[in-house]
Amino acid sequence: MMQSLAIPLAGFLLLVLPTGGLCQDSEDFSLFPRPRKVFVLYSISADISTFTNDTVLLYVLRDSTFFDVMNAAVAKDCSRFRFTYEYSNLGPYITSVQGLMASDKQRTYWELMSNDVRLDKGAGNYKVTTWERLEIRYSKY
Ligand code: B12
Repeated sequence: MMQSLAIPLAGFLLLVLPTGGLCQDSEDFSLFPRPRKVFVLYSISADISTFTNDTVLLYVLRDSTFFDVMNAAVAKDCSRFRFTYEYSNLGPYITSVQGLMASDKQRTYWELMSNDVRLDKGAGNYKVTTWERLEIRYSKY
């Protein structure tokens, strides 16, 4: 009985194990490897009548940053998701979205959100996870 089970089991393992066996450099090894890409929702919003709020579903590499996602949105449709930024030692600071500029004088800025929670990292440092709802929101400080 044991023998009759052992042969199909050995065959199954030969099929699913990568060559080199279990001890390879294989952080990702499992019968169900983590997907290389993830889905995220990306939205732009401003409570201003002339601004068109918009959302897009994107399929990006795992470990992408918020900034990568913003660029993926531009790559998908640059007429809907363009933005500008300035570079500093903290990484990119988002200065405008769809032409709407943040202003020190008016104390406005583009705020980064994930699932409605304000992020404590900049766009270049924050890594996204699967099915996350990312939003950049025109806000006051
Ligand atoms: C004031 C402040 C702001 C103000 C700046 C406006 C202003 N004109 O003062 C506002 C409210 C706009 C702001 C926004 C954000 N901030 Co801020 N901010 C600060 C704070 C409290 C002080 C900065 C300062 O005045 N330094 C003194 C001046 C003389 O130095 P400075 O280099 O010229 O400062 C400028 C930069 O710091 C820049 N700035 C402010 N925040 C951020 C964030 C990023 C990612 C970048 C690149 C630049 C930047 O604005 C400052 C004024 O021009 C720091 C915390 C701290 N104690 O340092 C956090 C801090 C820099 N902010 C932070 C974050 C996360 C953000 C946001 C991403 C938050 C969000 N979820 O949206 C956004 C930026 C989004 C974007 N558009 O890219 C983090 C950065 C962490 C990191 N390593 O990525 C810090 C360190 C706070 C924290 N979490 O510990 N911020």
